[in-house]
Amino acid sequence: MIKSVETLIVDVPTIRPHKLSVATMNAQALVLVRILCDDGIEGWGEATTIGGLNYGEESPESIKTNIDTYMAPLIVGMKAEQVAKAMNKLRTTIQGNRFAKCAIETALLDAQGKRLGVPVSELLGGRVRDELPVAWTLASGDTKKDIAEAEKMISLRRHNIFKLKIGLRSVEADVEHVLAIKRALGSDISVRVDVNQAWSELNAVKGIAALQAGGIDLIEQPVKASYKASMARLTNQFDVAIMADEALHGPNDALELANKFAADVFAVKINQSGGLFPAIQVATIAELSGISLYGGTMLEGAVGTAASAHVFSTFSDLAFGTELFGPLLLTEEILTEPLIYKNFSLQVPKGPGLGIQLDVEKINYLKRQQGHSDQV
Ligand code: MUC
Ligand code: MG
Repeated sequence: MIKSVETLIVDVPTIRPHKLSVATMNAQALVLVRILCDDGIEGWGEATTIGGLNYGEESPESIKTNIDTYMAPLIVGMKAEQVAKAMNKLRTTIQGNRFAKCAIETALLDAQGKRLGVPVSELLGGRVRDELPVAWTLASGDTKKDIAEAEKMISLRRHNIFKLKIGLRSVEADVEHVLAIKRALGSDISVRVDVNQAWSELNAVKGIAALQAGGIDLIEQPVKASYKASMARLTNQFDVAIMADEALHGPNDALELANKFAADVFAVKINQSGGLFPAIQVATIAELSGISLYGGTMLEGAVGTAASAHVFSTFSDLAFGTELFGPLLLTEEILTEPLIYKNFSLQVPKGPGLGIQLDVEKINYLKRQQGHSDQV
């Protein structure tokens, strides 16, 4: 039986300012969910947003409040091993709030995996890979610093795929910045861009043409999420892969984008999809439509990153790899044993449940006190 659902917000500074077109992050707020069951098993889940409400329509505070006030009372007392039944109750009773639902589904699956002695990946149908290629995002806002950061990552054998955040400056300035980095890193290194919806279609045509000519591999969410026709025209017009991210809020969006031929690649995110199973549905729609897959992140900490890794490990084709670097952007470790990054990859944890152990003392120390609501 589900005995309690507890939520806490943990604020962790980033290792450097992380500059996107929609926000500059100096810290990340991890919303952690701990579900205690009457058999003594506990499960952990996580939700994160980017820049409070700058990126999406849920904030860390809304996630916490909505779980505490509306979601927890619905599932406390239900059978903890009936994960699908508990999630069905939440999904049919509560509108929206995909991130909050994802955090709860993660915690229930973590507990169920521990109960059965199997990794979450096996509860999702089974893994086909034990490691996932991991891109790093260069987002210091400075070309020289970004090149130095990339070179360091390559020499550490941590990352050989780089995503650049653009869209704040003029198209010309952004193209110059990206191509300078591409030239410095050379043809063996994959360089991609994420515009986070900042361009008009006209700017996108101009920018993508120049980036494609300069050898950039992937263009993520160049225009507004709602501009599906525009995404379709760009996908049709250019050879370089166009990826949907903010346009993809779960299986219904996936179906619409696939039907409109509005992306070559889907950035699958567990929080944005509304949970681990909905993320798998997004991937299934992609596979059935000939759309390639990329494992995305909401810059989750270790819990959400491990959960995402279990999901992505089940994808038979992961043509564009993943960007599961969230914990590496943070200054504090919240696990007793950190996730393992080596050989340009993240190892998918093998233990029961999420396969991670939280450092509860550290989490209690970092936990946001009630009443404090600093913006990230
Ligand atoms: C996004 O838009 O993809 C993922 C990596 C990163 O640096 O920001 C996120 C969000
Ligand atoms: Mg993105």
